Amino acid sequence: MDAKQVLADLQRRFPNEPEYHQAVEEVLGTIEEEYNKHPEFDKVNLIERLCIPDRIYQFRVTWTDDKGNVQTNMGYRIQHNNAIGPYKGGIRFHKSVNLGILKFLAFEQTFKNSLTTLAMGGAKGGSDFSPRGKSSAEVMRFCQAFMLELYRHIGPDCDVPAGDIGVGGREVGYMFGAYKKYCRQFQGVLTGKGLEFGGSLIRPEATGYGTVYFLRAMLKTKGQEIAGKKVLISGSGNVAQYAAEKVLQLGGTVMTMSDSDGYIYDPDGIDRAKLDYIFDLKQVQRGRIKEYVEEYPNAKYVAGAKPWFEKADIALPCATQNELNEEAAKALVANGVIAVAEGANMPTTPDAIKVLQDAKVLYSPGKASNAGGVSVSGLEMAQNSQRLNWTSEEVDAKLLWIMENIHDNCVKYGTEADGYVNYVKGANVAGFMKVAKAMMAQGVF
Ligand code: NDP
Ligand code: 2IT
Repeated sequence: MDAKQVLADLQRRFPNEPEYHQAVEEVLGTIEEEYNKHPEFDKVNLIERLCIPDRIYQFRVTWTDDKGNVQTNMGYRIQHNNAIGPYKGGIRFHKSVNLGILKFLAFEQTFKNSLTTLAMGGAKGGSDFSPRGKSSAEVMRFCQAFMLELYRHIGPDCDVPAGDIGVGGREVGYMFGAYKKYCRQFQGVLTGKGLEFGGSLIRPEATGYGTVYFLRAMLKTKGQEIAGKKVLISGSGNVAQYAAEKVLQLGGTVMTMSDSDGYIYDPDGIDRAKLDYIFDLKQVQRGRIKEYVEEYPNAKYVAGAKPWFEKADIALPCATQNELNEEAAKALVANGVIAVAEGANMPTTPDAIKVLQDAKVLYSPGKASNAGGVSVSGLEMAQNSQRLNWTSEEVDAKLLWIMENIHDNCVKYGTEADGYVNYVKGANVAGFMKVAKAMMAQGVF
């Protein structure tokens, strides 16, 4: 494989999809050496077949708002690769959603799911619909309209969606209800469901908890621990909230949280009671993070900025892609940050990754450190197949085992001559090899 040529071809054939190109470039740059050890891969053009999604569904979603206006949005599902299991990946509802963003997410998901040890292929879907500012009735009508197209393309052994940005328990519930109505089947077709209808304990917590389990494993390689460390977290959604909870449980101090409008910094730390306030603010009131400073005036709110320039020991980007750039990475390094673990997907830009790696900061890509969410989704699928529910202790223990196993694989495939662990390389090579071997065994399609 000539990684540069493969990328140039993809850029030519699929222009205007910069996030997709970015994700592919990062993977190809780290697996090229391993790939080239296997001439049998290139004989069957494995790399192009792995980079280009198996199929893409694209549709118009029409719904009626509370005022009676008829609205349209775009809906998508990218079924990227099902070599190791049914297509699996979240659904994102956000105004920024487009084909290129979902293609990057589906591509990343394929490697992430491979790392989990569970039988799941890669997929992603979503819409440019934004639940922000919409009533629950509007969100429900949108979800029903979205599922009216999507239901024919998914199924418990075919493609199992879940949540992502803008899609939480409420949206999964409405989509599940619609699927059940259209298909007349009660099936484990979505994960992240409510506990009353097939959801798994620990699924809401899983991505955030898993990120912090991974962080703990990284710190351990340096004889360090989370206790006593100051942590910057971006985002204030599902992943950020439960990452913060686990940091607190392990004795760390959370200094910041954010949303797309700005961030809050609490010099006294966001303790348990304050985090409970944020849970209520975001999950029940559906408010904005700036309201925190009205409740806790000792804290500051900085509009239109990211939290990376505050002083701390650890950074956990848990909001969105490309939210931590080169300038921010330089500030983190200058402030003595020892670890950056991604809770979000591709939050760190390529330039910023280079800054962190050159400075030998412990840095984990989302496909490794945020794999806890999809892992517990896989465990939810297993429970649905068994028609059984496992205890939170059982699920949490499996989640911990999976995260530590992913960490071990990154160390195995990513340790460089000087002992520094390149977690990007480790995750990409380990994730890639399993999918590649499965594709080789299954013939040319
Ligand atoms: P939520 O919708 O619950 O929260 C998203 C958070 O990120 C909100 O605080 C939101 O602020 C902020 N955000 C979203 N878009 C932007 C943006 N363009 N710029 C700045 N801030 C933004 O989503 P999740 O917590 O579920 O997802 C967060 C990240 O984690 C995403 O990258 C997602 O792909 C990834 N992820 C999620 C998993 C899951 O299980 N949910 C699993 C693995 C990864 P605002 O309210 O202003 O939009
Ligand atoms: O990016 C992700 O891994 C997710 N949004 C979760 C996917 C899933 O199927 O649980």
